[in-house]
Amino acid sequence: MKIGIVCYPTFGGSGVVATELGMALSKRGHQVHFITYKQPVRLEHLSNHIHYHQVNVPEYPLFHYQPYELALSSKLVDMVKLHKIEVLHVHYAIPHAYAGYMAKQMLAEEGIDIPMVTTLHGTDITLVGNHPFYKPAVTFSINKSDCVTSVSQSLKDDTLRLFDIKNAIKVIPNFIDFSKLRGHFSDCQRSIMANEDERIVTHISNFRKVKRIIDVIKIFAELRKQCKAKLIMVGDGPQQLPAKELAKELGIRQDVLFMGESTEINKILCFSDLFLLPSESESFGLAALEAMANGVPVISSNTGGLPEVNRQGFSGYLSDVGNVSEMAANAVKILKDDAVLKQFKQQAKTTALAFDIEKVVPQYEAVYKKAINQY
Ligand code: GMT
Repeated sequence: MKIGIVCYPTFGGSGVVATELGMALSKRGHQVHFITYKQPVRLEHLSNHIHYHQVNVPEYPLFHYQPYELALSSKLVDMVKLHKIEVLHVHYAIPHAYAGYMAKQMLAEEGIDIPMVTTLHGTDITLVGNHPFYKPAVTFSINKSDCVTSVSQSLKDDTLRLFDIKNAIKVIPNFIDFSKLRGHFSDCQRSIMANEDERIVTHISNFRKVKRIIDVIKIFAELRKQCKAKLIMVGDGPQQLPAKELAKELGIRQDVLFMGESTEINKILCFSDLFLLPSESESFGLAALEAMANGVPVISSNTGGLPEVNRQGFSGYLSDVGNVSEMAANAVKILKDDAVLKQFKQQAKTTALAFDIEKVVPQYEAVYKKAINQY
């Protein structure tokens, strides 16, 4: 099939999912076209099966806001015509489903009918899309999609609760490409990060308020009272500075390493012992799944889709949002004993195997085929 993928090319989970999916589809013989404003960060290579088309938005001083949706929909029209793309898969409803629908309409004027699959990822529904300023347009573009998928049952439930949706929503969970992990590192080189008697605790996110970065620091400060450890903070965003300040205030700044954004997530997870994700809301929690796939147990909140990923007492522990003391106590339970840690690491990996890409990509292929055949 010839598939056009629209996503955010940045470090966010939806862009990572879209990129990994596109790369996997290309390996299965499909022709994949990424249409976005920057080459996606996880896009490793371009080939005759995998293409990247940049959306350019010319700056014009008259506009206070440059019209990205307009440029995207025009680019979609051009690329569909040029490369005979058969299906559009847009990740994140805003503004991608909206721009995709406009492209469909323009193409229909020229006698070209193309289906659009929209994948909902989380904040496009629970935070941003739900805002009254966006809601009518988000509802409209979801209802105009030929197929709608969501990354968890929880997100599907949220969508149906918050929006007036007439379409069926199919749950297709996020996934891990284990072929990229197996035997990847012969030595995790943990000694560059911590002393031998220290545990390594990791957090990875975009450091937005929804991730509760302050709780990450508080949990670490608590657990460190009972267990020697270093905290590695990966990512960047508005909560980085407050987190640094709190670490200083709590007297643990020397044990917290802020690494900024990284493309070496698997390398970092390879030497990690525990992952913290105490988010306010999380429709899936891809970062938690990536940790588990690397054999890292997870201490998370029990919000949104996290209970569909992290298994209580098996791959880690889940607590109510903001219950820092319980999260710290559970972290110590996992970290304090070598044998317990080893068992949780194994169990985290076992849990992640249910999300093997090999089980998930055929589900998207089936969705594309059905959508194409309906046209
Ligand atoms: O977590 C973010 O703020 C980024 C956001 C995104 O769109 O990239 O992540 C959402 O999509 C991910 C991939 O499906 C999910 O794993 C995250 O749980 C979801 N984030 C939230 O719901 C807050």
